[in-house]
Amino acid sequence: MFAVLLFSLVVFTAGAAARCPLGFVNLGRSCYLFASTTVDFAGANSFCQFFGSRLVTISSSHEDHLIRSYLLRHGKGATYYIGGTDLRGEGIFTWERPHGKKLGYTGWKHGEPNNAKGHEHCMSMPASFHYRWNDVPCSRRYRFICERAH
Ligand code: MAN
Ligand code: CA
Repeated sequence: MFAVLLFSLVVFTAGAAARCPLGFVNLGRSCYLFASTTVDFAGANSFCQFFGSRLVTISSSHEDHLIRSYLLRHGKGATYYIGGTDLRGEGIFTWERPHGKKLGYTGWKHGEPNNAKGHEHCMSMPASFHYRWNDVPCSRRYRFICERAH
């Protein structure tokens, strides 16, 4: 009897841990929303907060791989904003969450960030770069990725 209870508890707990709010998908330890509406960076930031989340922070090659694999299958050939900018200091990219944290792991495409034409201060993952990171103008309308805990 005790074994059955313990088994149920483990299964229930594992099931609960994998559940994400409607619209979010579970990859690794977080829930992600791959939004298909296109907005500028500030809009993406607001949308994620409205959905009880934040623009995604990618802190390891493992997390980057999970997200890129998902996008390669379901990304629809689009570009997605992720949660970093260098708006507080040219060339010094920081995450929105925790706010102002410098990048540790980075997944830039070779040659990026290049601040093309001097106007690229927001981070994105473009299908044309196989979803490796690129800095782009924050005024462009792109899809975006939000992240939240379970
Ligand atoms: C090219 C590269 C990128 C740049 C985009 C802007 O792909 O120069 O670095 O961000 O153009 O559209
Ligand atoms: Ca660029």
